[in-house]
Amino acid sequence: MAQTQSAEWQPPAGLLPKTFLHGYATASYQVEGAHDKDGRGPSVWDDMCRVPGQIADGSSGDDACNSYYMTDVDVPLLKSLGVNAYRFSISWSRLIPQGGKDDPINPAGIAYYNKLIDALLAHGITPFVTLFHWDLPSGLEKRYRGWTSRNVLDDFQNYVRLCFKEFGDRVKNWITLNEPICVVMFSSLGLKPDWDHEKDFYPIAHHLILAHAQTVDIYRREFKPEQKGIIGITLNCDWCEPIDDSPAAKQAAQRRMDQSLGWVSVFTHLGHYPKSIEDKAPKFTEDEWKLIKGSSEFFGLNSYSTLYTNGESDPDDHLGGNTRAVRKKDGVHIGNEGHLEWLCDVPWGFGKLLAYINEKYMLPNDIPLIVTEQGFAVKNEHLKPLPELLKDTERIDYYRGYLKALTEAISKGMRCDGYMAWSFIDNFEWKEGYIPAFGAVHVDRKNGEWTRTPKDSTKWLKSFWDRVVEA
Ligand code: PNW
Repeated sequence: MAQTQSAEWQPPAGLLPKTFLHGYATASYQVEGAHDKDGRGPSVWDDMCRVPGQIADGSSGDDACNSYYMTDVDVPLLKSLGVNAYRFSISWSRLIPQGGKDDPINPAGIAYYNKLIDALLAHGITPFVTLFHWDLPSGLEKRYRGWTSRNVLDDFQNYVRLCFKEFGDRVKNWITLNEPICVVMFSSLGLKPDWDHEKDFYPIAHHLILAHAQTVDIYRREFKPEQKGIIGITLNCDWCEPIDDSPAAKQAAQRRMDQSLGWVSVFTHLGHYPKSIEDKAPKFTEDEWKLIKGSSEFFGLNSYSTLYTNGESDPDDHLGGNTRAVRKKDGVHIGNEGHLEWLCDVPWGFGKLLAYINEKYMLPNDIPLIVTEQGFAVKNEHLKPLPELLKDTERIDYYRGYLKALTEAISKGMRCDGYMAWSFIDNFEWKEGYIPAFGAVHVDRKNGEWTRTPKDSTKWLKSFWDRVVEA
């Protein structure tokens, strides 16, 4: 087993420079709570959680991890875990409760993020800020069906300008959108009775890409000369391994890679579509292409798993939804299974993905990789008593294998400037509610105090970075 072999592995001491950013990630709706406090407006996820049957455990992000009120606990805790960076996202409807460009701004929302940013900096932690991690203001969904409408572009421009203006003096690392492909997919879930999958998919993808490109353009022209930060997009991709040697399985795996990276990164980094989706993709004007190409200053990657891909699905499926499996036909399992059906511990798959991304997207564009999310929800961790779940050896095995793959790729010359583990704390895992636990820190949601208790993996990660990053 890969796990046993890598258990004896010693990470290379001093491989990475002091400037390498390492830490944990979260997202506003998943951790903040305080959903109706201090003037915050509702987001589409508040609405989603109110539709019966949408969230596995019937929960919501109403209180989430109470992070809105716990900056004074969380930031010193992060410091004690040895990080030098923290990735979080800004809630659009906390800053502009109704979302639109002519709608009022909420000063309490600005004050909250100022407090968080200042506390991080005071503890020597670099803020890494996502502008959009899925929580679109409900107001905009009601007004014009959100991302399906081109109107969203003006409202997004107004929102990001506000963020750069208010926070850009101290925030030097920006992510425009988190996993745009998931925004497209989640937009299709339950929320909208009038959703037409085939019809709405392409406009949503189109507007997300334009929103990203326009945001980068605004930053570069209006803010970057003075603020001197970097800006990019985060994409999710899990490696797709063909289930056998058949041409159909190989094509299906390639098609799925193109669907997950191609929709956005090919736009962003290369300026053209992958062949397999060329005919169906929305068309941009010449001027739009100019904005889109080269509009990411790093390759932000969220990657968790690897599954086998077979060729039994419809090649025209616009979601790349060919069937995936955790076992080959001979019954051999791909890797230790986590709590979600798509989540397996497959370090060799991550290694293959790194080589693929490096060659295809990073090298031609001379941009570094930043791993913006990676992590593991241990199966049934939520059912274990606290002392037992804190001994999260499966999560440690996972990080050991994946970080071994990463350091090997770096030793072979791949440029990587940062790594954020998902997640800092157990949090609201969208449609799955609070059942899967991705946190390196446990959160007690029952005692009324949201008490944080670090799991053993935090110690492993700390000693890993202590060794690998130059003192
Ligand atoms: C990411 N999939 O989403 C998100 O950025 C996080 O907010 C989330 O909590 C984390 O991964 C863990 O799931 C994904 O079905 C959600 O393959 C689903 C998938 C991938 C990523």
